Amino acid sequence: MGRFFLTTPIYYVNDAPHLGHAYTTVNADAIARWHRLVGDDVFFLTGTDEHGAKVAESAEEHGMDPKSWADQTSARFVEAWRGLDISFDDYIRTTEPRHHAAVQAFLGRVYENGFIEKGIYEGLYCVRCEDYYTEEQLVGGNCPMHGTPVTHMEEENYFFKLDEFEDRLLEWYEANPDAVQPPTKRNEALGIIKGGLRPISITRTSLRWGVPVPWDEGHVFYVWYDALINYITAVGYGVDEERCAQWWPVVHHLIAKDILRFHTVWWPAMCMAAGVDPPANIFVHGYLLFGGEKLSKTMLQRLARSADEVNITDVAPAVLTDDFGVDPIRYHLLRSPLGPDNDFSYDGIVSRYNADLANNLGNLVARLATVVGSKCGGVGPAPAVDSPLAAAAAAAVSAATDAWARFAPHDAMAATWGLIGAANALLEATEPWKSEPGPEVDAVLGSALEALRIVTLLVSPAMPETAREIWGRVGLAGSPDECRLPGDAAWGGYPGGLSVTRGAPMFPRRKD
Ligand code: ME8
Repeated sequence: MGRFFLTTPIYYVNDAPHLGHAYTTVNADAIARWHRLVGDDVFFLTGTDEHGAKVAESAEEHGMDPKSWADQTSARFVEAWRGLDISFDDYIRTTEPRHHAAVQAFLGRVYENGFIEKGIYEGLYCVRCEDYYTEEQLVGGNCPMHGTPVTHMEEENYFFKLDEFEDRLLEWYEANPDAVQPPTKRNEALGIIKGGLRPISITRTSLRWGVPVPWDEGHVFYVWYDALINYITAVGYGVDEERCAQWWPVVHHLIAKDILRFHTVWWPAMCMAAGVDPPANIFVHGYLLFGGEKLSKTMLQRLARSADEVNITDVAPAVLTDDFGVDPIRYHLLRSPLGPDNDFSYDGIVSRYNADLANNLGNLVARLATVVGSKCGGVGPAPAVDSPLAAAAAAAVSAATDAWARFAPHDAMAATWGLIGAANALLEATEPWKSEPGPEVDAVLGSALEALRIVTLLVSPAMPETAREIWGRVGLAGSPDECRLPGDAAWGGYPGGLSVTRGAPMFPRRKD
């Protein structure tokens, strides 16, 4: 199979990880796990963005130097990702020497190629966005994203001649219609380019917390110019050209729409300016938002660290995983379409948990173990070759494969739940618990066990721990992670003769 390089944004360490970060990271993790399952050589990268005014100010507010603050907060992200079972292959921190070296090499090339010039920057800056605005873009005199005051800045800076890349960017978009997805986001990026690009100030003298500019002491690079380069630092840019060529430019950047412009306009242009191919794919998803629902005080206390006004950014992932378990929260984050904005609510988690996990998957696992216990002495029979579930399983595998390739985990889950539904329906239609033990009961139970084995494989990128648990309960050796699809998902893989155990209920129904 091929190589698959996937990245998340590198998150700012001005504050703790929250549910919005978890949304992107869990989706990326499941996609990476799927690619491992189909045998791809996967490189899954995440990390933290540690320079810039926002982080420096945060450190100061906490009475710490920026590096100690970054160390402490970056460690909280690692802890959050370990807690969510995130299987990253590399964790990049922009304060690492390898990243400083790559930034200096990359932007050194852009400088040598004549795309950087000196000038005076005068403008309005929002520290929370780490971005500039024009008077017209402000809303009521404030930042249009945060509604907070902007700062007037004037300093001698180096500028990247982004304006020289309008035509090349448009040609690149034309030649690579799938580079930015979904199409609405591609159109948004094209609109920005067609609206006209201006040179961008890419260095600072007013700030010390950044990567030093190699050709002019006293300047550090602007945080976005340093951050975007992380993706290519991690594959050895400027250090290991062979490795870099193996992984670049066939990379998939998963981001939310807040940072579309940086990834779909600036970053491809920066690559062009450095003589590097732009990234092959940028997939832009929407926001996870609290819906219009009124949150009760108890829900609020459960969800938020501060109870004043609740945003997704107030919710620590661990608050939810402590309450529901890791896999149910992973499942919930994967179950809404990756693309549009999605409403998020406590009630929404409870009802999906009860419907999909307790009543469907959990019920299938429990009732199969019970009936195999009572009718087959706890020994799982082999599946029937001609079971109606065989076609349902093949359809689920094919639909899930297609969905993962489209970055549509929710469709992959829907396909998988289709198979769970078919297996439960077969049990309800044949009622093996009412029949005498014998070949007919064996055929039904063996086929349902085989469907469950395939469900377990399909569910493993989303709920790895649950998948390992079910695998063991139906008596299979090893773990689903060791299997390779599509071969191992072909009908007939459950050998029969294995001991099926009935453990504790996997997803006890929630009453809240
Ligand atoms: O922008 N819904 O870092 P950041 C969905 N350091 N996703 C959300 C979200 C929400 N409500 N809130 C955050 C930065 N995210 C830069 C990135 S990359 C070279 C530098 C996710 O900590 C989403 O992926 O502000 C979004 O793009 C990212 O967190 C922003 O994280």
